[in-house]
Amino acid sequence: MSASVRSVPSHATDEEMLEILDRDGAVIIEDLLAADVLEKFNAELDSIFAEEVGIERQFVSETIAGFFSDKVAHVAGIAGKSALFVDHVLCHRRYMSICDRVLLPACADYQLNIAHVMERLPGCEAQFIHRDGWVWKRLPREIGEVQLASVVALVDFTADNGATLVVPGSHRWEEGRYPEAHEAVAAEMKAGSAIVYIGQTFHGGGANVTSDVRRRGMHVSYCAGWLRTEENNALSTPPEVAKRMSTRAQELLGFGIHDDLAVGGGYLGTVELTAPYLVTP
Ligand SMILES: O=C(O)CCC(=O)C(=O)O
Ligand SMILES: [Fe+2]
Repeated sequence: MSASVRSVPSHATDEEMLEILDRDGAVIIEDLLAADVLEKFNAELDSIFAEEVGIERQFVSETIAGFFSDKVAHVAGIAGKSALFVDHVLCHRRYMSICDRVLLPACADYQLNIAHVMERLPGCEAQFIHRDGWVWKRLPREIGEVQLASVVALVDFTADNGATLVVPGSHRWEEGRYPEAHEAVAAEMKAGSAIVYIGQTFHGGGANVTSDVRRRGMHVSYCAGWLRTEENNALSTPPEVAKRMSTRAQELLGFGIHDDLAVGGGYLGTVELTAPYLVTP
């Protein structure tokens, strides 16, 4: 097992990334977001956090409240709130090319699963180490990869401020094996970089108990177009906002259809028997 998470520069080829992703289940892509985008996005997020301060969260259960802890500040449904996210992250060339390679074997098209900013506040303990793919626990693993996930560092991620912990190689572990604490490695990286991992890789938010930094990271995950998504993107994106987006952005947010007729399957997601695009594609 690797003792660290491997990083590649932003100009690495898809093949270089995919080789590491396949072997370790995770890879850090440096400088995924350009410095000017990062700065503008963080400024926009500062305003959104300020607007949403005091929101009483009604998590779906006590278990989920505990999973996130009360020491994490959230902005959920980023696609509906940030044009910068839609323009610079949602359809990012690198996400699209990795998703094409990792997810298209199992679907006709993929979609956004969730886009959610999390600040791990000072005093926050480490998150329960988990597989994001467990949200579809009933799906046989033999089906292949149905999820490509990531955490984008919006501030520098360090081992002591809550950098995502990843267990390299764990995507291949048999059902029932759970990581020991020493098997998890902190994905230390500069702001603008992202740790990209597949749905079966064990990981979790790290502890932020000795720093005074609000560890701001964004969970961005894609999944097969025929799955139910974690965030209900077509509802959390107001129609008047979605209308102004490109056709591709709308498809990724659930305003397209999943059309598997080419492999003898059917289609999913229609309104009045057609794709519910909010602009004429
Ligand atoms: O914030 C992080 O570093 C990871 C969060 C995570 O894994 C999750 O919410 O599923
Ligand atoms: Fe996770």
